[in-house]
Amino acid sequence: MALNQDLYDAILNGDAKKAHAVTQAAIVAGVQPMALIQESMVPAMEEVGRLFECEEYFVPELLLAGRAMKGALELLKPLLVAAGQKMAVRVVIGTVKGDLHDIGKNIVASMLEGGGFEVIDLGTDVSPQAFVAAVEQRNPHVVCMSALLTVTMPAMKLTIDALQTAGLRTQVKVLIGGAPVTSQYAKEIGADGYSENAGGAVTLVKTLMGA
Ligand code: B12
Repeated sequence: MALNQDLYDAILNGDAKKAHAVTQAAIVAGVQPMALIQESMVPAMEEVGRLFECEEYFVPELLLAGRAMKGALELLKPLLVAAGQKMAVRVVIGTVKGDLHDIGKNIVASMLEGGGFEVIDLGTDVSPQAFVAAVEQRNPHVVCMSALLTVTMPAMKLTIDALQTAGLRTQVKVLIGGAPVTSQYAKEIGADGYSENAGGAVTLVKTLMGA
């Protein structure tokens, strides 16, 4: 589909204006939001990552691509949400302390909303204490944590420990994800689940909640 290729190129080139316009055109043409995310946006960001790794792209290019991706995702969010049916399951999500990567976390949040869950997004650089406060105040069923840096992965364990110390660990299921995270790591730190992508996150929450 030509529009999908255009969206891929627009994100890769960090062209937010074009990414917005192409996404809008794709919506009008009836392209499924999930197809745009899975077939254009995520592969484009993967390619951005590859170019960064081989030093063809640098931080400014990452920022531009990230911005283009975010703008396009904002357009799709209401459609994902409209597609789902609200369920009485509340999810708190955030990127862990020290970590500012939020593109994948935002996709997971949007897809969970699209799956019919109520999502409370705490943003990025979320401390263990902030996760604990959100669980105390918002009473979620699930806590989702995202990390993209190997150095911030330990903050996931610190957050689980903080929930334990606060006596809240048994009240919530904890799911983790992000490029460097593995199911082995999830087991090691006592999380309830891991998925390598946003679609899997929705399935996991549904399974854990018996929905
Ligand atoms: C875009 C990007 C940035 C942007 C972020 C913009 C933003 N708003 O997010 C900016 C420029 C800010 C940035 C900064 C940095 N970055 Co950066 N960045 C990336 C890049 C290229 C893409 C990440 C991305 O968005 N991927 C696309 C999304 C869709 O994928 P995803 O995040 O993995 O999410 C999917 C799954 O993982 C999963 N998932 C994600 N979260 C969750 C949560 C749950 C609960 C579940 C179930 C699933 C799940 O579902 C998502 C959708 O399918 C990666 C390279 C890469 N290949 O990952 C480097 C990368 C992550 N960055 C890296 C680095 C080093 C940095 C910096 C330190 C660079 C610097 N020198 O300043 C800083 C750190 C800033 C900080 N404190 O966080 C390294 C990390 C190395 C490491 N192993 O630790 C990477 C791997 C690049 C590299 N190879 O060197 N970065």
